[in-house]
Amino acid sequence: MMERLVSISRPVANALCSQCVRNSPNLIFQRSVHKVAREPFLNASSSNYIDEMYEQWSKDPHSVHKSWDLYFKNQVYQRPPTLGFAPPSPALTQYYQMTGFLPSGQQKQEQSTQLQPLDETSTTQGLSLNKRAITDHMAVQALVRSYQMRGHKLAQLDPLGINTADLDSERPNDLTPKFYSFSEADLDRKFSVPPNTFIGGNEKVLTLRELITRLENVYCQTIGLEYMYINSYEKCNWIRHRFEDPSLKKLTVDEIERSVKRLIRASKFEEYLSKKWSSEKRFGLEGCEVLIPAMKIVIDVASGKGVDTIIMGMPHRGRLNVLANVTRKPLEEIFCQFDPKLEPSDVSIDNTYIIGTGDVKYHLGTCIERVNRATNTMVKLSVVANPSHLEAVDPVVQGKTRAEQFYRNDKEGDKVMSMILHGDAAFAGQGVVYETFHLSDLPAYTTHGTIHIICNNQIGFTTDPRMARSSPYCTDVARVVNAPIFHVNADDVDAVLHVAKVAAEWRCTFKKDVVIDLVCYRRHGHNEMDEPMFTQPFMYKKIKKQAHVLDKWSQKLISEGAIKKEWYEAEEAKYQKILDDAFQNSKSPAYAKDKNWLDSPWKGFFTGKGPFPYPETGIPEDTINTILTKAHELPDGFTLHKGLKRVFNNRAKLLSERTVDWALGESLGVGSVLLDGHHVRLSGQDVERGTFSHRHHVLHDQEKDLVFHVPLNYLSSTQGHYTICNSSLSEFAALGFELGYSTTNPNSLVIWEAQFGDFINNAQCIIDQFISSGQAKWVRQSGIVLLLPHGYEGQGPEHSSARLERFLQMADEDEDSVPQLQSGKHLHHNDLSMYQLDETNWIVAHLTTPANYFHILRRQLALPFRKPLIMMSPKSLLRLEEAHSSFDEMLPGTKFKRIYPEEGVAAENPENVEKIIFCSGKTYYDLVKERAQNKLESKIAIVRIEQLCPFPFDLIQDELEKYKKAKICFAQEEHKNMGPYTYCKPRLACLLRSINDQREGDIKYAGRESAASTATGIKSSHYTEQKLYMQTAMAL
Ligand SMILES: Cc1ncc(C[n+]2csc(CCOP(=O)(O)OP(=O)(O)O)c2C)c(N)n1
Ligand SMILES: [Mg+2]
Repeated sequence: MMERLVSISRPVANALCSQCVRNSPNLIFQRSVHKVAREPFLNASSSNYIDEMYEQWSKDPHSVHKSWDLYFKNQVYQRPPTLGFAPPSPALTQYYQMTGFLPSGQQKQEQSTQLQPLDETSTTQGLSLNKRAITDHMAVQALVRSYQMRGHKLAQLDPLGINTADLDSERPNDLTPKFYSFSEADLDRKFSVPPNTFIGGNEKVLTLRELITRLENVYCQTIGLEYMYINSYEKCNWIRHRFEDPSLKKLTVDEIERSVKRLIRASKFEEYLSKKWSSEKRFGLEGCEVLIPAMKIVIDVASGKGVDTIIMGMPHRGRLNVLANVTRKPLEEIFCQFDPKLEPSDVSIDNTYIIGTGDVKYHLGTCIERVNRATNTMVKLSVVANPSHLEAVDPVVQGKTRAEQFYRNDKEGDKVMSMILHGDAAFAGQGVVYETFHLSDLPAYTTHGTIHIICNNQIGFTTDPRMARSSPYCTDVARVVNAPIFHVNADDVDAVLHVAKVAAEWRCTFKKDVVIDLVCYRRHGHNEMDEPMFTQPFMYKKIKKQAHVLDKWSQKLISEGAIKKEWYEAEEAKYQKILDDAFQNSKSPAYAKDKNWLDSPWKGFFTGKGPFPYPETGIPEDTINTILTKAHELPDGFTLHKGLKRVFNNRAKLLSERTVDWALGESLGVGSVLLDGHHVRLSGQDVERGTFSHRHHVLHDQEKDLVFHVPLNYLSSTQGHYTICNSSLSEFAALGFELGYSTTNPNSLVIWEAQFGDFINNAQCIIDQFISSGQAKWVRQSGIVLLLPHGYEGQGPEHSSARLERFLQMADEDEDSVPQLQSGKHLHHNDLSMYQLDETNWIVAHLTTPANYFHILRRQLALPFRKPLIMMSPKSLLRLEEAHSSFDEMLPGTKFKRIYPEEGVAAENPENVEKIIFCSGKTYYDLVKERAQNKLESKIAIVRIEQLCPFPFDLIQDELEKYKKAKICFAQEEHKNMGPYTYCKPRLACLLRSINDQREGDIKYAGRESAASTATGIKSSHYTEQKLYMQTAMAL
């Protein structure tokens, strides 16, 4: 029954490890012995720790923890045999300090006095040792390690030979023999190859000269490796092996031929576009064409290891090339996009889903399934549509990948993988990159490793990297997650291909992120129209002289006899014909379809034929009881917190009265969707408990660490899975992730909650660029729900407003037109409210009852299309008794109410009503209270607009016509320039105009005055404002 910590890998492992460290000397010792055995000379890491402990203990047994005392007393511990000591050279001492191989300062001195000089005749590994030999062998090992750690700094990564990729041209001291006191004569001395390297191949002994040559070849040529910070001996060794062992670098004949063909395609594609549409922006790949064979070989390796779905995200640069030559999107469909006269042939006004305003061609997505030739297996390749906003798509890709993994039960990412491309400036500059990396190893977010490829053309638009970042490499952000980073000179195709292969193997082996930094150049300006010489004269003089990578590589291969000239020319000609044929075909409208650009096609979802009725979303009372009872059941032996027991008792009382509060309404909404067999995912900061401590969907055993229970996952054996997870402290990446998740399967409910509501604006880009406009731009729908706590509770400027006005302002509804169904035109709908929902870019709601909350959650899945739902959710209403709902409001036949009309005394005699107040959200309860205190129940009618967008014109018209003589007022607690007023007023006016109602020009406002800040921080001002607002609202 219980979800135990074993189900969440990393925190559990961490927790267990930290416990081990504290509690079990045996475990530590075992691990340290293992490590010391493998790294005999210099690794002082774990053995030093125990040695120090032992030293301390031998001086004072009480100075260490009791368990260590016992351990040493029992004489289980034996110090490893000392190999000897010779004072290191000054440079080596400096090296030790730098690398931290030996304990620093005080400890070092202490230790050095304890070490005994080696007996001249001692032997190790069969070699006769003396003091000098020991020091030199240690130095050789240190030298190897220096190359492994810092060799990349000398690597020749820039194809132009101008820059160093880490913006630092100094040679590190420790990469010189002199640093280790080696003279020229020492270079020909032989040394045993240290065990921390594979550089020797089969040879156990090498001259120092040969050793250095080999190290330079591996670490300082066209590949620069950063991996030594990875806290895993196994992983470091794995990388060492792949790069140091020369036998593993060879490409097969097949790989070479395939890659030549791919490079031909990549290069000739850009050439073709530049000739055909010379004045069109396309953000070509010239200077980094090798990206295409690199991506393809990643796909080959991954699909060879069982991956069959790759979700990709990428910026503008080279996007068309990737679509054409990686996903193999038909060239006709790409060329169509360049034809200014061609309109998408599948766009029709009344189609339920294909209505778009489109986007530029280098932002569009796609999804293609095809056979991968190299492995002869099917692969599905998606490129996620994205806006201009660089890197914003990263978390969306991850969310989509995670969702695909979830639905395929691919728990370890064996089948579905993500690959994200970046620009150098954006990767270093955009914070969302960092935020997304921090999702990469979280149990509820991991996609089990992403392959990142940076198209590092050493420039961002016109800005030189030396002015654009403070980190040495543009890739340094990836170090936070211990990702290995492989820098490679993009003009060395063999090196690129090797790096790409290793990266793909790494991801499939360790299921962790990896970065390929393709250091390249940009042959033209930022786009094809741009003049780069204005700002980069030196660089571009070099670029003009730079030979094309295809020419360089093909000539090399031909001269080496790896390929034949005739074969190469035939391949070029073949592709030229393919391009020409596609160009001819592209003039047919058959290829111009918006739906061809969908990154997440929902097969079978849109097949239903209208008219679609407005969905009833009530459920039987039995089901209500089952859900709410099971939602509070505990597994045997589970200790619930006392405070929660009280909460549960109160809830039980509510159930016995057939009522629900907000939290129960939510549990019912979620629980019933789960019972219908759908997956629900609710995430955000602290959502498990709920920021306002109202939800408690994850219960923690008070007696056991990390033992928790999610009752909503135990409703029935056939239910959908409920994922509820606290997110990292991120809005941008966390929301982007959920958006991606929501686009994968229309039949799941994906909810993201912004803590306190106001923090939503840290995710503004996802809202503006994806959620509000995603369907219009990319014909992609999403039913994501945003829960945004909103309301003035005297808590100050922060935590009061989720900026409802912004969501309303971004709604695409026309404030000057009352929507109407036109017979014969709107084929899918004969219900106006459904037509409006279908037309809108999103739904904005501000509710007053848990029953309506329950219904709107259910309605999300009951609609025959998907729309984002922006919900202003309450804070004080969570505990307000008046805001409870009866079971009756959720039974079969009931549905979401777009408005709550007045149902009190005023409604009985509408002709006596002097004022009709429209409002939304929690202010309703304040207004009702004030009206009662002023005994104005018969004079003032209050109408709650629950669904603000689409605006319920039809229902509001009924209210306006009912209270014909009443003055009209819109009341809100927000400031006048905020809240729903500016959205509702023109719509009310438009409606009145349309029915020739004279009150059109006289819509009164009750609420706070316009202001710059969302709410006052002074409590007394808050109350004064509120009082004034109520007085205005009640004035007749
Ligand atoms: C968030 C964001 N800010 C600004 C821009 C405008 N812009 C478009 S491309 C670009 C330079 C990007 O440089 P880089 O990431 O190195 O990619 P490159 O164009 O060099 O391939 C800029 C600043 C943008 N698209 N997105
Ligand atoms: Mg760049």
